[in-house]
Amino acid sequence: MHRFAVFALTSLSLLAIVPKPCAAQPGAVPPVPPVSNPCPRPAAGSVVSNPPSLFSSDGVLAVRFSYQHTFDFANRELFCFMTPDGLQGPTLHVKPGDHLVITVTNNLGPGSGSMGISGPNCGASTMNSSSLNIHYHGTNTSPTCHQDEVIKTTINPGEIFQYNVAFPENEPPGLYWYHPHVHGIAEHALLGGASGAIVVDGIEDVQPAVSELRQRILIVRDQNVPGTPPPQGNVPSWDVSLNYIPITSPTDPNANNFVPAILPMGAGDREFFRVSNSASDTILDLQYVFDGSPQVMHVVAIDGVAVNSQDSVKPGGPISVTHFVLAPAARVEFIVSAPPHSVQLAQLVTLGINTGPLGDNDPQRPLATIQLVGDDSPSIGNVVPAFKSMNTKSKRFAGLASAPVAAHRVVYFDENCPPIPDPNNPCTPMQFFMGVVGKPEHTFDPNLPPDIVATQGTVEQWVIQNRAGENHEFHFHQVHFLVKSQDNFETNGSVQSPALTGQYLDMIQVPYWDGNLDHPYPSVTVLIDFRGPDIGDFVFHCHILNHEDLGMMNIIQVKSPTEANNTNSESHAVAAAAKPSTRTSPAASAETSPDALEIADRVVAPATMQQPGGAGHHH
Ligand SMILES: [Cu+2]
Repeated sequence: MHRFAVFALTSLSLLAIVPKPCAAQPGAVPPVPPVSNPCPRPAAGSVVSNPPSLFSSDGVLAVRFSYQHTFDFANRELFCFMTPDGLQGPTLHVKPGDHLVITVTNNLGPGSGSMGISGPNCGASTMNSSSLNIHYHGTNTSPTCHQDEVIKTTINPGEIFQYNVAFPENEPPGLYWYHPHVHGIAEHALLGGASGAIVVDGIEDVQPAVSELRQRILIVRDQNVPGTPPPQGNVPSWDVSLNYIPITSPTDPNANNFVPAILPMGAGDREFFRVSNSASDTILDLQYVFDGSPQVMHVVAIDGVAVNSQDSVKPGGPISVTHFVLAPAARVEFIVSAPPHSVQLAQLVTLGINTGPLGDNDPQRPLATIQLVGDDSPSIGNVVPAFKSMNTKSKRFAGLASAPVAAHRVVYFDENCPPIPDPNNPCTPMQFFMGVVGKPEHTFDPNLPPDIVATQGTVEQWVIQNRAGENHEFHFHQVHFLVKSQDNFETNGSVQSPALTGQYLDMIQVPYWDGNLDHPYPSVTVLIDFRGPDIGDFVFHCHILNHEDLGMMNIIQVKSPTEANNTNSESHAVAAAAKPSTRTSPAASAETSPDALEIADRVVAPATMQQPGGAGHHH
């Protein structure tokens, strides 16, 4: 369910008003001036081309961004990252081990609703409706200030900030993306289009099937439907766009005149589609269709990780599917063949989503119509290099499946609205919870101590339940997780998402619960990989950003083994002070075992400090 609140800042109203002094900005960095005509957007029905690309050299990709906004014909506020020479949301190509140095100036106008942020701050010590920061989604990078830190990093209008994000040597080659992540206004920024792709180059050397294929960077975003008509039938909750080309929707719920983008392909070509669901709220279920018949999509990577080669010992191989559920913020990379001349209509579509009784309306619609062309030579940079030799350096996930489990935890999505809508309960204000079994349920509050403390070097097994009447989308910052199982999806008629179990993801959807107290909650079980070098405060949340903005986020503090041992008694004290959720249902109590409560803050020394491959150090 969605509330049309422009700024959900009220959820931050408990922030401390007296912050520590603002951390000094980098001194000699000149601002990035605003560019004229920011955030240009193509017309509906335009031809899809790749976003502009920037490549690292000598281990560094230095980018200057002006963060700007404008308003379109429907008075929708558009946001964008513009380079000084006018590139909008360029694809940032880096190699494992590179540094991504982004100098960004927030060139928005003054915001409203200023409030203090408790220290230690990273950038400004107050935030408002124009604040900015950048999340490097899916990257296995550090949550420290000036890297992938999103809780305290605040760049206010007129301010300059410099990121220096160190990609680990064993970063899996694949597709990632960047977007603002200021709690309370993330949805608005993403609906405005403020995002771009990150490609860690080199996928051909772990997944040779893509060698020398033409690559398409395909970014799906969403935005308000002009006039915000009530969603029903083919009038969606959100319009989507493909590389900023709007896929306009019918105004009549019973009509089907969506306007897809045009995607030219050479007859007989095989192409490498690299799709990011960079939508704020919209769930996708991708299908490649010839005259109504689903075609095989050869999936080679999910969430930046090549499939079937995660141990980085031997080359991977594709997984064949005929549709792929792409949660908001997830990425899938797959190979498709151009249609033969005999096909009348070839399209990349998203199927309709059963989001649950409280969920959005995400109807089936086309994204792009394939147009066969005789001569469509790919421009320079749009072809994947040839396979050279198997890259065996990316052993980030080696041994994860069989690693000892240091802690078992149960976390859950919940809302203050009952799963079955009650016309007498308006659920005002709407609240969304990323709950932890054994802790009091609460909306996100950066000033609370983290609900979970974990130890760097370990692997944990989490069960992620959905106790609400709509689908939610689990995201973990800094690390990937291995999907062990998708459970109880059938209680509401949902099926498991194809090709996800056994893969290493940073996103997974948990479908809605039907509200029947005799039914177990739909859930997924994952192994979370803390064996990398990073410590600090990581967040995990629903990536339907409306839900995240309204509270569905939580913090896990990952401590070094030394620090974890020193504060062992302290974390037990926190656990003892916690009380179980008062909203636990009968079905829940069966799963909220005493064991789950007891181990909620158990700290176990890691079995090994050494990350497999030994290449996990930051520079
Ligand atoms: Cu959600």
